[in-house]
Amino acid sequence: MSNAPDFHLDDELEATDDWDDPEDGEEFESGLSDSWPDEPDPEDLTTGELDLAERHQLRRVASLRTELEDITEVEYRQLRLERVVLVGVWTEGTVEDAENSMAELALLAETAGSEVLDAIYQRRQSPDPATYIGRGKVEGLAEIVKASGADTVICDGELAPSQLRNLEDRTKVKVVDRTALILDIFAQHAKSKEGQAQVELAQLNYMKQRLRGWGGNLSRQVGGRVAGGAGIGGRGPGETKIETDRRRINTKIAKLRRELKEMKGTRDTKRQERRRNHIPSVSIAGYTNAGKSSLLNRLTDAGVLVEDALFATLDPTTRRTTTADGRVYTMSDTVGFVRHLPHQLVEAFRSTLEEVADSDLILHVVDGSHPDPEGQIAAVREVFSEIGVVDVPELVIINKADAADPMVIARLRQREPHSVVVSAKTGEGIAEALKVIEGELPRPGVEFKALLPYDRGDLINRLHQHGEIESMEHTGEGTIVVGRANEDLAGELEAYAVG
Ligand SMILES: Nc1nc2c(ncn2[C@@H]2O[C@H](COP(=O)(O)OP(=O)(O)OP(=O)(O)O)[C@@H](O)[C@H]2O)c(=O)[nH]1
Ligand SMILES: [Mg+2]
Repeated sequence: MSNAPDFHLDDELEATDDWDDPEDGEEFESGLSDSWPDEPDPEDLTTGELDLAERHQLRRVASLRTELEDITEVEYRQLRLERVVLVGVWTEGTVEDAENSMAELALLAETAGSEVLDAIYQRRQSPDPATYIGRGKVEGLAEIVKASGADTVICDGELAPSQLRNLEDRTKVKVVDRTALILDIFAQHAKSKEGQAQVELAQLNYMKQRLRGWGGNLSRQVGGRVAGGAGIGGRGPGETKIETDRRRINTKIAKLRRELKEMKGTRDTKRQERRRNHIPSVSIAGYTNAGKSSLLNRLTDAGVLVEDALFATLDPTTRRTTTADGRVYTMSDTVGFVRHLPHQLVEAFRSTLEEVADSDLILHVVDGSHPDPEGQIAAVREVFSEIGVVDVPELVIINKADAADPMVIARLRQREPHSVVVSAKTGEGIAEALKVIEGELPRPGVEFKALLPYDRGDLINRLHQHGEIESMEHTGEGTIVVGRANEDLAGELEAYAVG
């Protein structure tokens, strides 16, 4: 289990098997919730107690029967999607668009570790509210599932719990949606503590929304419990199981948010330091698998992971690098985007994504060899606007020139005149790209002319790194330097200013 580092769901399930199986066939018995220990305010607990509380919290969620158990499995285990059938509903666009979308779903499924046996899609005005695909098509799907020996169906959208449930009832296999699939890939790929916490937060939010969907169903309320001051916050009568679960999930979400805030604090400090030193920052952003990490490696020898897989990179990497004339700047690679990036992920990764919004230049990498590069550009810009990217200069980097159709490249160049064409693989176009990037970096604001004595070599070094030197002339008294510097540095130079 690569996701949910703090949880051991399988253990929990085993431990709770006995009381998790009501023999009378009732899905929920009224006494069930009484087997849950009341918990004190999490703020008052020691670490060990917190861990324990967390386990209980999870056990509570995990032990739910009916839909929630399915959701829990989707959330906290690797999907173990072995042999899958893909299902899509296409409401607008061309057949080609529909097939691209299914091809992407297939790549996502493979990235999650499954084998795609079949893919079907249906053109409809809108998805069926009960069964996603048309009710009449469900039998056909069930037959395909049976004939192919699939164990899972993946739907190309975000489905309501009832839609998943209905499809599961009819196909007799597990049904998951695209959002759960993407969350699962993220969970498998998250390595840093921050990345793992972000993914977990997204998963809990996904789960919470599903709880809300069942909230109105009275049959799922736990009857007979009049807590009267007992339990978290001393809730009164009328409390439903759903509400208890939501509360527990909320507690966990609050804890994760607190942790993430702390981690963000560390990153903010680093960022402020860069700001203080006026070090320009360049963000590499773009559709997943476009070649962002490859480009960072090409441009800075960063040595970051490159993989022909979706969402290979989750944790941002920042590298310090220099322009041809020695100015220091940073370049960062970050998580890739995808069409309909689940909003739970956008929300959870907001602090990571904010760095893109906060940079001085965005390199928007697009895979020129992809069947629909324009669609990818549009999807990426949608995420840009969602994370508040405004007024950041954007340079489009058309990548994979070695593999792309020259006609497509010409078409892209025309649509995106502010672009460069490169191949991170062969190195083609990289030198030109660097020149354009360097030209777009913000320039230090203050012009100066100074006579620096020979014992102020330190200032000249700093000018090389953080300023722009137009000319240098060595004289008997020192070096006459003309150029531009940021305000702090220019302030220090003032003592040596010459007309
Ligand atoms: N032919 C070709 N393949 C490339 C080029 N650049 C990258 N690739 C391949 O494209 C795949 C994805 O590259 P990455 O650099 O991991 O892409 P990414 O944008 O960082 O992807 P994620 O982190 O998964 O979002 C890898 O198999 C690379 O080898 C290129 O210029 N030409
Ligand atoms: Mg990457």
